[in-house]
Formats: sequence, structure tokens, C-alpha cells
Amino acid sequence: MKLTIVEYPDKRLRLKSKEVKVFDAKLHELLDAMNPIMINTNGIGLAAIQVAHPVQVLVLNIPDEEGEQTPENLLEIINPIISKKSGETMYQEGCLSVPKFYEDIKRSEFLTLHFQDRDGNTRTLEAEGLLSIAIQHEMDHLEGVLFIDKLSYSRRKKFEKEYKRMLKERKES
Ligand code: QAP
Ligand code: CO
Repeated sequence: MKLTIVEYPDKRLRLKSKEVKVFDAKLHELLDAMNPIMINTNGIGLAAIQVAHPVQVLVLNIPDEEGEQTPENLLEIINPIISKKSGETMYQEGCLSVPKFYEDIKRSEFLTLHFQDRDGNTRTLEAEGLLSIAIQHEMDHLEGVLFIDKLSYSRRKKFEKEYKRMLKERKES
């Protein structure tokens, strides 16, 4: 399966992702294609809608202490629901669909997540720190929400200006 990353301001990023009801070979093919594109583009998280598949599917791979992304740490998350959130944390976020832009975003520090794996088994996960942040960021994608939507009016204006310039420079080179 050949996948490409959809980039802002593409309107497809605003679609609401549909619940997965069938856990078949096509779903596995999508997951198997999402993982390498995330790693190869230096991502730690990717939602299916970012590769033009508006379904409730996420992959995450948080680097370990050595900064390595190992296959054992790959998380495949389908139909996620957060049941509990607590604490507050700030992190300089980026997004594969908003290249070269990073800004501080406030999130919950801890969360409890319920989801399904690639075979439809239900699972629960307690997350904190970067994993918690990444889950919240990726789940926003399922609602058509981007981290830049959370910026103040003035920071959003600054972003739009810088991003337009980046796209123009990229086109010219
Ligand atoms: C979401 O983001 C995230 O601009 C995943 O040029 C962000 O993997 C979760 C990336 C922050 C937790 C904290 C961004 C790669 C990757 C870029 C990413 C870029 C190359 C972003
Ligand atoms: Co993102």
C-alpha cells in the first residue's frame, strides 16, 4: 500500500474519522504501511487521516532512553476512548502534517485509554508524559483538529505567515 502524508492546509485533515468495525487484512495492510512511513519521516505518532484514510487508527512509537524507536515499542491503537485525564503539562509539539513548525501546547499529563488492537481485542493503557501527549495529539486528528488550532490568535497568525513562507520557499527550490 503506497501512502503519502497529507499536509496542512489540505481540507481532508478536517474530516471526522470513522470507527473501525471490521478487523480484516485491509486494516492490517494500512497499519503495516503506516508504521514505516512514520519512522521514515521521523515521526513518533501518525493518525490514518494523515495518510488520507479517515478511520480511527493511530500508530505511535515513542523513542526509548537511547532515543531509539524499537519495533517492540510500536503501539497500534484503534477506536480509542479516554476515560480519565489528570494533571497538566506543556510540550513543544510538531506534526507530520504541519512540517517544520513547533509550538508549546498544553495537555493533560496522565490519561487512561481504552482501545482495540489490530485483531479487535479491547485493551486499556495508562499513559503519562510524552506518550500521553502523543495520544491526545493523535486523537485530536480523529476529530479533524490540529495542534495549531490550539494556538492563541496572535500565535496562529504568526504560524500562518511563517508556514506560507515555508511553502513558497519549498516550491521555489
Ligand atoms: C505528534 O508528531 C506529537 O515538523 C507526532 O519536519 C508531537 O511525529 C506527539 C515531525 C509532539 C507528541 C509530541 C514534524 C517530523 C514529526 C515535523 C510527529 C517534521 C518532521 C512530528
Ligand atoms: Co499530528
